[in-house]
Amino acid sequence: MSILEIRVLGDPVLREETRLVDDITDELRTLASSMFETMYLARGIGLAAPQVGRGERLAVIDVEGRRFTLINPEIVESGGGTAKAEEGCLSIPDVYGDVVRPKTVRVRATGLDGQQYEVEADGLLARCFQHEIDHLHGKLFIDYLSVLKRRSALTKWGKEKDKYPNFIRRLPTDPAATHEHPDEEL
Ligand code: K2U
Ligand code: ZN
Repeated sequence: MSILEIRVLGDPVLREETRLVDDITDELRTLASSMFETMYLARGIGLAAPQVGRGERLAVIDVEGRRFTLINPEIVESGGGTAKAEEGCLSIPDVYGDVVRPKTVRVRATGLDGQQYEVEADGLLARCFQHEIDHLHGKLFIDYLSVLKRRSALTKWGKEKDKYPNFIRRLPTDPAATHEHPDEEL
């Protein structure tokens, strides 16, 4: 397992369609666990393969302890009306906006065990499923903003993006950088 580099807005990988996963290899399992590790360090509740520069249709989610590895996920049903909530994205740091989405979704996906499963969700989990599955089809939350709101989001991003040369966001892994107190010199 390792901490992966996160790709940020401007990297074409975030706008590409992903490829269906045909077989679940040890490398894919390692990728999934590295995505979980990277997501936790980034304080996210979801992470999709394009966000770490990979083209597989794979995402990971952990919402309030409910963990999902989503291989070839699809939304098979959505409804319950719509809800508006503020969203952010690990690939567009420090940019936020209100997104209207269906309140409930039913998702069909395959797990790392190769078994297909279905899960129904509402609330934040439903929103996270939709946000991550959008990533697998090159869609980002800013695409849902009004023209004016998207313009202001992109203006804000214009001031942030220089922090990420080559569209790469490296997460601080050095203990000192995470403001933890490394063991004092003995
Ligand atoms: O895919 C990602 O970039 C991770 C997203 C997932 C997400 C965004 C909005 C709403 C639900 C999920 C987030 O950046 S993870 C950060 C976060 C943490 C707690 C609640 C909402 C968002
Ligand atoms: Zn995102």
